[in-house]
Amino acid sequence: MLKAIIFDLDGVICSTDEYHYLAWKKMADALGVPFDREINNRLRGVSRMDSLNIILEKYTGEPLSGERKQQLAAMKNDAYRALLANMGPKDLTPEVRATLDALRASGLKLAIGSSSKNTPYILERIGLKDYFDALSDGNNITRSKPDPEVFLKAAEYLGEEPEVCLVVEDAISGVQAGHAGGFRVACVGDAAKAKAGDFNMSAFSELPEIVKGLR
Ligand code: B16
Ligand code: MG
Repeated sequence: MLKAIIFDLDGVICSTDEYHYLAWKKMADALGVPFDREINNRLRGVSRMDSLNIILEKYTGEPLSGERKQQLAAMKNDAYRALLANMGPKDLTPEVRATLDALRASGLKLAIGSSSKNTPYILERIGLKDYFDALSDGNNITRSKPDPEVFLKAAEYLGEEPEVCLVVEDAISGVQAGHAGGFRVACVGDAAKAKAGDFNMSAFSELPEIVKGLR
């Protein structure tokens, strides 16, 4: 019997893709390393430092120290946070809001399982600050997706076992993380197009119907 749903944040609850792209682009241009939207697509669900290492695959300059890499990641994050400041409740679609409300009203526990260390700030910007029963994010994990840690912690915070939780994801790395943790996974976006999940949705609003079949 299904008791809880654990949502990925970026690409599921809201979209910060363009802001990630613009902020990484700014850093990449400053460093002189090529970066485009195709590379940006590979960064979905991947942690900040792992994302930087993917971007640096194309770097041909002098070797970079660990300290310099931290500086570059901080440069990206400063630019990203400045862009996030533009977000507001308008960035939560009526479809997502209504679906979350319906799921919650049906008695399910709802949690976030995101790689992002900016999760609390993004939730505050879109008006969902105290909405979820638990938050597991980039601040409480040591291993990023496809490792299941972020979802296992979310289930633990909710006091539920993975078998009674459904993970909702948009990135292949996130689907792999869900499956590795023993969760069933419903997908939207890229992961749904690739039919990577146990359920592949064309719209977020299909979720209550999927949930009905699992209760
Ligand atoms: P930050 P998710 C992920 O969030 C993003 O998809 C990914 O592009 C980003 O690199 C990662 O968070 C880390 O974000 O730099 O804010 O800590 O999809 O797991 O909600
Ligand atoms: Mg995502």
